[in-house]
Amino acid sequence: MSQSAQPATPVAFPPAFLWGAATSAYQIEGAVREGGRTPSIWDTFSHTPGKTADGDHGDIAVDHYHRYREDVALMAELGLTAYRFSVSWSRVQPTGRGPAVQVGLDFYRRLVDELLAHGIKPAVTLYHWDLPQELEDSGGWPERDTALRFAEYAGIVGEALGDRVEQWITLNEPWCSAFLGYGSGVHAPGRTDPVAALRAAHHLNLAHGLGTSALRSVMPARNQVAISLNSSVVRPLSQSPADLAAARRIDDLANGVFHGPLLHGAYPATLLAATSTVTDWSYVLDGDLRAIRQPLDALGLNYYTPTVVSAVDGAPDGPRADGHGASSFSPWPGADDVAFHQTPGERTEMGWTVDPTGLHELIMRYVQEAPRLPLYITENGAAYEDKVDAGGQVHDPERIAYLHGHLAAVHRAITDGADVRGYYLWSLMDNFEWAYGYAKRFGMVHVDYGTLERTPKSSARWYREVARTGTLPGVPGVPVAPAV
Ligand code: IFM
Repeated sequence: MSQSAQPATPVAFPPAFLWGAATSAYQIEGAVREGGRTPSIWDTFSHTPGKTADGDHGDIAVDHYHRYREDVALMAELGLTAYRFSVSWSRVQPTGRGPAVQVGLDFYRRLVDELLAHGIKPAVTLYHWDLPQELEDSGGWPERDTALRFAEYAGIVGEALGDRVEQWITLNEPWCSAFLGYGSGVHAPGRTDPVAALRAAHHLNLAHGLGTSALRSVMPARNQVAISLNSSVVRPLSQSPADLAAARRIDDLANGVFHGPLLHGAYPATLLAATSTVTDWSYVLDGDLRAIRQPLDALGLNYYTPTVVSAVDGAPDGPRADGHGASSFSPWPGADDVAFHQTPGERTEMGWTVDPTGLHELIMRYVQEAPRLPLYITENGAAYEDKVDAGGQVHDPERIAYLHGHLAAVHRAITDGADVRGYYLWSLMDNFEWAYGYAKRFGMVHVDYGTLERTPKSSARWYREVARTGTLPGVPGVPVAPAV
């Protein structure tokens, strides 16, 4: 077990630390044809034969649209103090343009009111991968207009919910939208064009910047605007110059492409050089970098596992082991000569290595790169093969160990000076895991996909205790360390 996996003594988190869980619209809502909602790219993709495991789709998902009251009551029972969810763009602005649909906005208003009534702080993500299909038909994220449409949509939602929601996240994991959606094609819309992937990344950055300004123009100044990045912890296989250069390249494509413009006002020169045979970046227009670099109120980090890379001569043989699904197309433009390696050690059902040291490393990187910016862990969690036992219980000790190790890593980062203000476990309940369909269970609440019955797993009871006490247990019998 790694150094941070098992604190010797119980450790206390700051009193105001938020104990949350996260979900996203397409993964849980269902009700895809209700209230005027139109298809998003994920409706189209998941209904295209061969794109998801067993042809699974989100038509019903876990029916949260109809069961949100029951779900909020469950969150309260589990002692959550915060809940991060996303808004379905196609539900509130079905064509991705023009006036909003009131029924759609009303759903989110009711959800927020229910959360507030239970003392749970809502955090709204505006975009978690479900672009209205009409916008994809007009070119999608590779086209600049999609960023302008996003700003309009952000203003609509900000105006409707800004009086009652203080925490806002513009985009979730834009890396996945750009590089899995338009590069390797394992995510919707399933395109496999490296130039489109890089164009998409830039327009997602622009959407964040314009969306942030739109939100601020309609919301009270007290509200916080952030973005959730799945920044990678990229480790070289060896210290050889070639492996270090490979790690640099992947770091630029995974991280620099977003934090460059968001935090530093420019794309890294090393990224521009390494992708120069793929694209000339001429779609970065005058003023874009200024529009993107909006002062952030906070940053959301989503972390699951580190990435280990090395250099190879030419394209590596066999499938990539980068953990982002099987495709013969790479999500890494201009980096065909980089090999991805499985790291040794325990793995989750996704095949991802359990390594909490990566989370500590990632947080500390942000402390360096964006000093004084409050941080939230907006996703962290693990999929395991959870089963209901004869007594109707779901025991998931591996998930408890995973959470324990990663929360210890967060605590260690706070002790080392990081301003981490909250943790959102991914996920509240089992749900549609994109191309993996319902086969991978990330929830702390089990969902029976036949009856849609919710059963809290033992990890949910464990997490409730952590949230109630604000303390992560250590070795029994050792006194609690003082709050950091
Ligand atoms: O389920 C996803 C989520 O939608 C985005 N971050 C990673 C999770 C697990 O793969």
